[in-house]
Amino acid sequence: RGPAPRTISLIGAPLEEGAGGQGCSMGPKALRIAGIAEALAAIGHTVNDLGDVTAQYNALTLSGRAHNVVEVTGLARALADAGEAALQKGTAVYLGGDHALSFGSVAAALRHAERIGKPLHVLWLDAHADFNTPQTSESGNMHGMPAAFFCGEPGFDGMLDCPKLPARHFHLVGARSIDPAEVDLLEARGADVNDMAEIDEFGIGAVLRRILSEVEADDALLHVSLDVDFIEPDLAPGVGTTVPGGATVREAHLVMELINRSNRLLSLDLVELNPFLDDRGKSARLMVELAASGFGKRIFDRPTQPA
Ligand code: HAR
Ligand code: MN
Ligand code: MN
Ligand code: MN
Repeated sequence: RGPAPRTISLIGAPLEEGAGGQGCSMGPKALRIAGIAEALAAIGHTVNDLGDVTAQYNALTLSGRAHNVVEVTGLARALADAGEAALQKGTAVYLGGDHALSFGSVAAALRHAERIGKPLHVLWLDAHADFNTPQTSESGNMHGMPAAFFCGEPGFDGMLDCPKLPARHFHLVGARSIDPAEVDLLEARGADVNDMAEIDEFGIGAVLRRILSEVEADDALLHVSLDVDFIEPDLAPGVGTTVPGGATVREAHLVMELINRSNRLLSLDLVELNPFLDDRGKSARLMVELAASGFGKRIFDRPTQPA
């Protein structure tokens, strides 16, 4: 017996202009080579790979620091439209691409949730909060900004239109590198920040069960954004922004298994994979395994590896 079959659309988002270095544009290809479509189909789901989105670019400037806002906006708009269409048919999995793609993927989830009259919650599995604005960002890298955008912070005028997420529906898990301005903003807005110390103290299962019970109590949909750097760097080296002290393979699997059991998953981002920095596809394969757990692959479905 497997999970209820879903129709899953894979949407490639080869964005790297939101990150500080190059390489994430190769992420979608690496996730495909690592077998994302096959892994989800093997669980019993119908998987449609829609290919990579094509961006169209229009002039735009923001005040403050926001590098490559034209490239990020072009990709995000195309992704929001492709995602919105995919969500009418079922579930979307976004193959990243740096984390700025979530300007578009979360916009799609917010538009869809509004259309069907349900609230949305967002689970952000990340070492970082990605809650900077062009005014607060030290780096100017837009992969550090999507959560501020979709929670309605000012400074993103003209990028793309979507309903806003109440900050208390933004659940950050795994954080261990938050900028001072982000700390203030997250606190002021009432975001749900769960850092690694809380995971160590209470266990990641307890943290996730509390979050998922809030989603359940709201009868809400859930968008999950999985950043490679959520995981301990030795286990997932294929990312440009490593921070020691991340989630273990078991913790990350448990998160995804609990998400599957909640039966609330609307869409999933797989972001920040940088194949140029990876170790023989290790991080790409782990991301595929974690996605499979999120869609009902059970822990006893794994093969024993020969020595
Ligand atoms: N907070 C830093 C900044 O804004 C680092 C952000 C890094 N973001 C990602 N995604 N890699 O989590 O520049
Ligand atoms: Mn991130
Ligand atoms: Mn990160
Ligand atoms: Mn609520």
